[in-house]
Amino acid sequence: MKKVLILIDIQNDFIPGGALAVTDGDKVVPVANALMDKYDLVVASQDWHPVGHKSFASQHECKNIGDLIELDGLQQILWPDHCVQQTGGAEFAAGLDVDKINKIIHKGTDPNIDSYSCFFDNARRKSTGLDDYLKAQDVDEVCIVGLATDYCVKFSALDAVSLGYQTTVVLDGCRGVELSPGDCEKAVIEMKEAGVIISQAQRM
Ligand code: VGL
Ligand code: ZN
Repeated sequence: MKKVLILIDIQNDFIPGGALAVTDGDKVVPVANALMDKYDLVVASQDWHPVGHKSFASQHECKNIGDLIELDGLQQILWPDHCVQQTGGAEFAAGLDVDKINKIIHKGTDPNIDSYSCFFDNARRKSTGLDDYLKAQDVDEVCIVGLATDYCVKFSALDAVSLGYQTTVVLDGCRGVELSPGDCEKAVIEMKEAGVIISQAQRM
């Protein structure tokens, strides 16, 4: 059996200077690079929205970033325009060792539904194909680093556990949006309760 390192959304828009910047988001890059050689496979997800994605506050009249709306029957937080396909903001962050990435997973491509997890969209209506890929490669262990702890990292880790993978989140290789103070701490508790192992890079 094999183990995979999954890099979640280490993209320009999530690091300082980007459209949805996560504090110290760039600090995850060296942690991710240092871990790559310890895994059989490296997969990277990219948040990959079409222009005018419905998770963007700009697409809704009289709504602001951070507002909650209902989108296709699901609660949706509104974000600034970010990670638009083929733009610099959607590219991998500078310094990330992209040559070692074996497979790239695009998510958030459907304009009407957001996708925080690298396995499924938020309603689990569509899969990204990652589970099939990992099962075909004989992977049973998943290790996750990237952005953001309280959104895409959390939902990817919860899905990985529910799909039967032994799942570890390397916390010093992650940073969070922290829209409300305490969101990252809550995400860690939620992940632990679901059976996710929370660890540190030096222990991997
Ligand atoms: C993310 C908000 C919106 C993430 C993506 O990668 O955590 N967060 N789109
Ligand atoms: Zn997004």
